Amino acid sequence: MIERLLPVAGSEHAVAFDAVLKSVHAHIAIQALAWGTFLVFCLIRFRSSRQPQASHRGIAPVLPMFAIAVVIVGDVVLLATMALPAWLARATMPSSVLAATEVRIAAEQFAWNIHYPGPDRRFGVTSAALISASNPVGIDRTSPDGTDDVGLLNVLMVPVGRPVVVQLSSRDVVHSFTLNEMRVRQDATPGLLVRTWFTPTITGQWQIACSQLCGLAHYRMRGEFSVLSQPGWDEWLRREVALIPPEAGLR
Ligand SMILES: [Cu+2]
Repeated sequence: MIERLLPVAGSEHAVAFDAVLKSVHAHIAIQALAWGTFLVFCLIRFRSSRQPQASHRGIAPVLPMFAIAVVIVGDVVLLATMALPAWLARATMPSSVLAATEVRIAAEQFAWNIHYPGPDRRFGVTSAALISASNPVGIDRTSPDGTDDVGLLNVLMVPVGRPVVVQLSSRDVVHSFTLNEMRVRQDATPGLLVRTWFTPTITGQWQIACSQLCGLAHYRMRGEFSVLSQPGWDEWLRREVALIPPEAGLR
């Protein structure tokens, strides 16, 4: 049932994360039910007409001890068998960055500036002085690796089936880069370059969202996010490179 409440699980780690989420909620629901039942029992058992004088006697101490033991054992089991393995798998970056698709994303009020390294898979030099409407990430086209780089505003395209490594930064305040379907959420903090990653398992069209209240127009800090087939993504990148304006980013 919970699957219908969640966005589609579109990345490799999404299944493990959803399993943790469901187990934690089941654990909490069982505890809430047990403690709720205990409370109702106490209200009836120790009602004033039956017991006018308050007393702590009458409840076997084994019952609350058992309830506390269930909480502790349940938490330890959840941590050891689900949460820690899921976190460890996420905390380890893909062993081969060469096999991954890398993008740099600079968040700003209220947009995502996305820098693709282009077919040579190497990022060219960028400069704040070169930022313009046609060059949102300020790519220096005279730098050796910068001739085929693609800079786009609010458009994130990635291929399916390979790890995507995102190098995330912010130009102003704290934002939070969110891809709900990939179960990805990472703060973008000014002065820090943080990496996050995911491996998409399905193709589709969704949105980038900002999950940190970052200013008056936070609500419209959205971007287009698509997972394409590998041939579809290769073709998209080829077309984007062909569209690079000849004058943009030349010093
Ligand atoms: Cu934001």
